[in-house]
Amino acid sequence: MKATHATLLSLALALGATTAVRAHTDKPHDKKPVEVRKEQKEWGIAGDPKAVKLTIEHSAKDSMRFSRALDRVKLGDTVRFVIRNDGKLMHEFVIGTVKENQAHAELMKKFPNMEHDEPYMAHVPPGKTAEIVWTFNRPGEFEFACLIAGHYDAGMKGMIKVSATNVASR
Ligand SMILES: [Cu+2]
Repeated sequence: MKATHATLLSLALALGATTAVRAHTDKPHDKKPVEVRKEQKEWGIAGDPKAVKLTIEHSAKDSMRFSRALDRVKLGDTVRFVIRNDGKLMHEFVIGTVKENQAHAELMKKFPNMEHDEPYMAHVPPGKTAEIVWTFNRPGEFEFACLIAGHYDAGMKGMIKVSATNVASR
C-alpha cells in the first residue's frame, strides 16, 4: 500500500499537485488542466492534440463579439481553437448546445465568480491566448460563447455547424 501511495504521490507531483487536485480551489482558472476528462457531450468530446485536423482562430473583443460568428466543421474533425483576447476585459470561449450555454450564462449572472473549467472551455485574460482541442463526433448546430456575466446577453457568441457531409467552404 505504501508503494502505491508513494507512486501516486510522485505522479501527482509530476503532474503538478495543484492541477492534479484542482477541484474547487480559490485559484483563478488560468491553467489548463493536465488531465483532460474525456466525457462525451452532446456537442462532442475532448480531443487528442495529435489528431488535430484543423485550427480555427478567434479573437475576443470588448465590443462583446468574436471575430467570427460561424465555424463549419466536419463530423469527426478534431479542431484546435485558438482564442486570443484582444480586449482589456476577461473573456472566455465555451462550446456547448445553445440550451446548455443559455443555462450556464444565467448561472454565471447569479454567481459571477463561479469556478468552472472543462475541456470545452477556455478562459482568456486580456492580451493572452488560450486553446481548446475538441472532437466533433456528433452532428448538429452548436454554439461558442463567452459566458461571463453580461457578455452572452450582449451577443458574444457564434455558431458551430457540424455537418455529416463534405462542406464546400468554411
Ligand atoms: Cu466576454
